[in-house]
Amino acid sequence: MNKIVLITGATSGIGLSCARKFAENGDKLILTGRKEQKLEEIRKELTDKGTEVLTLVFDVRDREKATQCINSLPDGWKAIDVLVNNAGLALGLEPEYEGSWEDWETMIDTNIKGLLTMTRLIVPGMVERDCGHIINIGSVAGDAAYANGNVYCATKSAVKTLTDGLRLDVASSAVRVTNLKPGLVETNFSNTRFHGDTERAANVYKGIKPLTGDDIADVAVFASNAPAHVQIAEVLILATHQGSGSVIVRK
Ligand code: NDP
Ligand code: 8X3
Repeated sequence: MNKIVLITGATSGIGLSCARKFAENGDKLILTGRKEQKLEEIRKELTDKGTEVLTLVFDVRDREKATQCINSLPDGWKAIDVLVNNAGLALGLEPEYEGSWEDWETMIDTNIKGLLTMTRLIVPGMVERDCGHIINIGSVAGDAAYANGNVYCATKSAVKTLTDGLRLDVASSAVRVTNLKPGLVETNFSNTRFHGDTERAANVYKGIKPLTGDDIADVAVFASNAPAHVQIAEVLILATHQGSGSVIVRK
C-alpha cells in the first residue's frame, strides 16, 4: 500500500492490468511505454479514480532516453519501491534455422537488454535505501523450449537466470526479487508475435480458457503485499488445461 510502482510496457495486456491492480491496491504509479496517447488515457482513467500517476514515454531499448527519464523523476517520485519489468514481446514462430535476424534482435534487445537497463537504473537506489522489489515477467517459455519458440524461449530463460542472479546479488539487503512465469495469457501478445495476423493470433486461444492479464497482475500485487520477510521468488501460472509450454489441451 502506498508504494511507488514503476511498470514498463503499461500500455497493454499484463502491464495495463498491473497498472489497474496496483492502483486498486492504493499505490502510486509510474507508467512507462512507447505510446504517449495511450499512456495519457490510462493516466486519466486512474487519476479520475484517485490514483497518483506519472507517465514516462520511452522505448526500453533506448538506454539514453530511459536514463534521462529515470534521472529526471521529480522529488517525491524518485524512491521507487517496486519495479515491474514487463515490457516484452515474441516475434515469429519458426524453426531456429529459418528465423528472422531482425525479429531475434528486437526480442533480445527488449526482453533481455531492456530489462537489464531498467534494473541497472533503478535497483541501486533500492539497495541504497535497503528497500525495494523487482518483479520480472518471465514465462513458462523460459523453463523449457517449445517447438519454434527458440529465441523467445531463450530470452525468457535469460530473464529467469538474470532474476536468480539479481536475487543473489541483493540478498544482503532487504530488496526482494520475483520471477512471474505466465503460460497462455490472452493479450496483444500473439498479434504482435504474428505481425498483425489477427486470425492466427485468435487461434492460439481457441478451445482453452486462457489466463487474463488480471490473473497475472493479482499475483504481482500479492507478491508486493507479502510481509517484508517473505520473498516470493518465482511463480509459474498456467491455465488449467495447460500442462507446460508445449502441452495445451483444447476442447
Ligand atoms: P502485450 O503485447 O499486450 O503487451 C506488451 C507490452 O510491452 C506493451 O505495452 C508494449 O508496448 C510493451 N513493449 C514492447 N516492446 C517495448 C519496448 N521496446 N519498449 C517499451 N515497451 C515495449 O503482451 P503481454 O501483456 O502479454 O506481454 C507482457 C509481458 O508478458 C511480455 O514480457 C511477455 O513476454 C510476457 N508474457 C506474456 C505471455 C502471454 O501469453 N501473453 C505469457 C508469458 C509471458 P507497445 O504497445 O508500444 O508495443
Ligand atoms: C508467453 C507464453 O507459451 O506463448 O511467454 O511462450 S508462450
